[in-house]
Amino acid sequence: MKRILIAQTPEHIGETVEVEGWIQTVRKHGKIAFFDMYDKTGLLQVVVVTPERLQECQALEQRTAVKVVGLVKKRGEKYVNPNIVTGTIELEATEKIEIIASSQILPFDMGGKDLNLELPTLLDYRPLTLKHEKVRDIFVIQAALAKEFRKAAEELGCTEIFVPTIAAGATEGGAEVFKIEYFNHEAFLTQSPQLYKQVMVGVFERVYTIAKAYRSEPSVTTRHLTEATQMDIEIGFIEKFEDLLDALEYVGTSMIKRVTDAHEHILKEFTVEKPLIPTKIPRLTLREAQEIITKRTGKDLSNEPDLNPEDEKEICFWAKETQNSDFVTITHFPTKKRAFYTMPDPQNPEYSLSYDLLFRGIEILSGSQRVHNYEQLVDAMKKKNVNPESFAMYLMAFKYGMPPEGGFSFGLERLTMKVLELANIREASLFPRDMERIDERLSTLSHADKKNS
Ligand code: AMO
Repeated sequence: MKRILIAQTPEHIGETVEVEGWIQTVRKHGKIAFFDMYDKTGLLQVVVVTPERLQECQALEQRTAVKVVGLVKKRGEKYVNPNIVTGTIELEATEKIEIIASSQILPFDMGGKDLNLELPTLLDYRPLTLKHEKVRDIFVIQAALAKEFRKAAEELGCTEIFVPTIAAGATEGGAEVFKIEYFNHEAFLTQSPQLYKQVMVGVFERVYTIAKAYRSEPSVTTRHLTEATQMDIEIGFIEKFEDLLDALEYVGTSMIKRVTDAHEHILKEFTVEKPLIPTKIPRLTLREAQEIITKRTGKDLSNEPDLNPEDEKEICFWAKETQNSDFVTITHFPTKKRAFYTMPDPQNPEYSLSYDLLFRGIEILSGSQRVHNYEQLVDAMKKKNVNPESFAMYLMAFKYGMPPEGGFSFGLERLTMKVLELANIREASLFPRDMERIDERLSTLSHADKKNS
């Protein structure tokens, strides 16, 4: 007999079918037993009444992988469960309950609606905890965000590219770079796909990529990982700075709208609202945003070169309260605080043609118009103490007709975190890396492992 998926079972009332999946919960009551099993398409209630099948039921534990052959039966009116795809039927295990792969006794109960575990335990048991429906749903949202990002990037006419993560220089500058030993040379893990996406504008005009980015973040926060996933776009032949703002707001809002519209049930499960997306996203320069925050809080921010996490929250409260928006775009950060490739504003070069997109209190995107003139770029590097020789291949692209261009990057884990209002970014990464963990807690690795790592 051929396996059918659980979501297809309601189409087979009165027929004998074969399903495969995992046990969620088992309820044994002597002469009758029930179990809930699930596959990638949903949950199914199985009822067991015959002595042979009840015998087979004895060995079932939570997360045992099973094959069941049985009769699909319509449920009585008052037993209908509208919350699951198979809520109108149940499967009577008439023919077979076969264990495909046994499961050890779980270290904690996984049958409840929520997994009430502390974050370190949730991460220590990741291959297991990821199986919990609510945890799995975080990554349903993440996959949907990546898919919708790709779709929006394609709509903008971008070509997908795949770029290296081993580089000869640090892309974003600063100290947050992992050095690696590379055949007796010093190399770095890329802090972003930045340099390669810019080079590729000279080839395809418009490009996008989903790439890993490595930051040796020396602090433990709820919003930083040492290995993050960036979703980047870079666009050439722009006419003006605002073209970039239009593009990032289009991609950001359409991606989030499509994902939240398609997965309302997951939002409900996490008790989060659908995002507020006005037709025009509010845009403020950094200084305008700071003035608004000062008016609201009394804090003097006139010498601050950036928004700190509290300021980001405050300006998002403002956007929500006064503009009915969960988004706000902040532009014109000080040139000296942004990476060397950022274009200074020709009107006032102290500030740059840069931007961040904030969503529900946190920066989810950053980017800028770029310096596309070769001489100006070499000059900008030198001013930031970046050695142009380490970037020879990058710079080559600017010698051969690089048009005015710019781009941006979304942090996929930050986006996922804020769409579901998770408390910590680690919950939005399958296998999060931070200062304290590479799968296992670094503090628990043996001395030999430490030396080898
Ligand atoms: P930036 O460094 O601001 O810009 O990164 C872009 C976006 O990536 C996410 N992000 C992170 N997420 C988790 N942990 C981290 N340590 C982390 N660092 C960054 C954030 C952030 O908004 N090359 C530029 C982008 C560009 O100019 O196109 C860059 O990397 O959501």
